[in-house]
Amino acid sequence: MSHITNLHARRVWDSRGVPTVEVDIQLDTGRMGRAIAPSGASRGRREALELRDGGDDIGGKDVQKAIANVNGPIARALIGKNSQNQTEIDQALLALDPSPLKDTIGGNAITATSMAVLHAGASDADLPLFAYVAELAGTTPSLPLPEIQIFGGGAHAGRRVDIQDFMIMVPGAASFEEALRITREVYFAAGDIMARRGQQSGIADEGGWWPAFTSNEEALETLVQAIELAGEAPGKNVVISLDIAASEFGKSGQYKLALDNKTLSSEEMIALLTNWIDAYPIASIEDPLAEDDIDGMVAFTKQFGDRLQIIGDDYLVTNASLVERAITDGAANAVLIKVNQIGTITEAIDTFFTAKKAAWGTIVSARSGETEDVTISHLSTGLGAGQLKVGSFQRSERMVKWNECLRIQESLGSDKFVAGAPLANSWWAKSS
Ligand code: 2PG
Ligand code: MG
Repeated sequence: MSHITNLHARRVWDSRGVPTVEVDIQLDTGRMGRAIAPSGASRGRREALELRDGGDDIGGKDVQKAIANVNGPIARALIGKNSQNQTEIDQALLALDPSPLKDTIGGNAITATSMAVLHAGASDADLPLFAYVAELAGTTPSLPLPEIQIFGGGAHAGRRVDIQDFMIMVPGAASFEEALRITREVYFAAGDIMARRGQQSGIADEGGWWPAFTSNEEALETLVQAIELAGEAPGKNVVISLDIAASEFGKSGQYKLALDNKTLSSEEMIALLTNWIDAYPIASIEDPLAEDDIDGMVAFTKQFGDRLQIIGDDYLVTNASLVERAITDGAANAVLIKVNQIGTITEAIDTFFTAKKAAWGTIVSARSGETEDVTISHLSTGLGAGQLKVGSFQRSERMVKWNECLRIQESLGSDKFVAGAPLANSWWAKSS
């Protein structure tokens, strides 16, 4: 058992060239832990605040206040504590900032610190991070099913299409490694199709192809063509997963689809999604309705809950109480887990267990602004969460997470892979 002797925060830069907070934690044994806070673009209104300085410098996005909070009050509260006591340390962080949105100390300061403590604890325990997470949470590690973006959209691609993430999953893969390999083929097949049509104009924030489509549905059509061109059977071993991120274009029951030039009611939005679900092999949909449209989420879950994975992200913001309420309401059947939406590792693990107890799906997820930090690869595997969403198959801040899982696969064994288990309740499992 070792004690924290020093904390040091510094400004580093994320994948969008925006400042973020990195924290180093020193232990009296000479070991250390380091982590970096990620940053979202399509944020839920109830998620922890990224404390930024405002003003004119760096577009108001500098993080000197958050850094000062780590080096000052957080360091004073944590020095001397046992690095392996994650819960007690996270409690101390929450005591410093009991505000619901963590806007006093800053969600970014708290997240980078809490994750750095996790790394320091693992180093002190002499365990790989995923094994330490499993020990901390009392879970059985397994490699997740990757959810990988082929086209980016919404807030990650200048709103070129309204839908944010067009992704695939390979539940029929025999191993994590094979799921990556098949996804790669589909990703480049999609790029080839777009190049042939003169539609390839770069990549979006998370590495997916820039969506040069004339309608939202054209992206779905192209995705199916790409799966076929890659030599795979759509709906068999490869399925489609969408993050509609509907809060970005929907408010007060009005959904404004700019590309399709339509404004839809909640019922009409569900009808549109119903058409897509009937026409394409979609097995998972995230945030189909806006975060303020709970009735819409309930209606959608009633209609599709027994054949689709329905994920709450902006709607639930990794918050255990919101998940609890959504379970009671029947307003989703899975939750995205993003540590920086809630603040600490302990709270994120609490939310994970709240969802698991109700037999909900759990998907550990990156943010659109990412870095070389690989904590989520270990969190997802260590918890046996079942799924990992990181963005696409390009750009190093994405590949570093997939590559880390390949290293984990070597020590864990390629048979410790969930394959299609997370989709056990969907039409995919029933039809295969
Ligand atoms: C999401 C994430 C990742 P952001 O909505 O799920 O795709 O986006 O980090 O911008 O919230
Ligand atoms: Mg989302």
